[in-house]
Amino acid sequence: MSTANQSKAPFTLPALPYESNALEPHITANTLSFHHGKHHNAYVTNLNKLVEGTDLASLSLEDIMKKTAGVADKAGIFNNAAQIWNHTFYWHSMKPNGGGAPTGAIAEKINAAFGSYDKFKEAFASAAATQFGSGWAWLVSDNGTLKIVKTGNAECPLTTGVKPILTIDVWEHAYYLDFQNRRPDYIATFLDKLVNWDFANSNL
Ligand code: MN3
Repeated sequence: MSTANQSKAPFTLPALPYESNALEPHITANTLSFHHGKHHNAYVTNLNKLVEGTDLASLSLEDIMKKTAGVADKAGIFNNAAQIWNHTFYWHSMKPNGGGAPTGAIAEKINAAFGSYDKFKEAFASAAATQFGSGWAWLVSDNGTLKIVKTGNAECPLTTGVKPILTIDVWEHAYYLDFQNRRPDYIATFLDKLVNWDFANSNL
């Protein structure tokens, strides 16, 4: 995964792994101009300000996340750091002409963990649809076994010791311009038209 300069502050906004109109008509350039250009960028700007002059300024993005997760007086730092990481991971979880059933090692692991691709789809869509308010749904590997988890706000499974494989952003800013309040339609489109199984395979 392209992580741009995420080895220590000042961090930079990673470029999208495709043109901003490459996911149309499903996710428009208009959505990506706000979601990547404004939201993702703001997390980068905020984090750089928050860590400047502190002992966190020399740490990598992942180390900042691990060090501040669950620490009450570092919540602002954690939220911005994790949102940088989560969004970069989300851009790579999609590709033009993606979606549909997986191939390769991930296909076998999905069948082993969920019984079938259709069962996986149902469970992933349900997790994404039922995350109350803002957050994320994830496919993760827990010691080699695939699981689906959902997280609220900026929370990232990386800090709980499991390995993220794929994610979908279910904050309203991810889908509202294209799907308004129809989160289930956005989730179905993500699975049928956008999900990047090459990226998932590379994360196993
Ligand atoms: Mn987002």
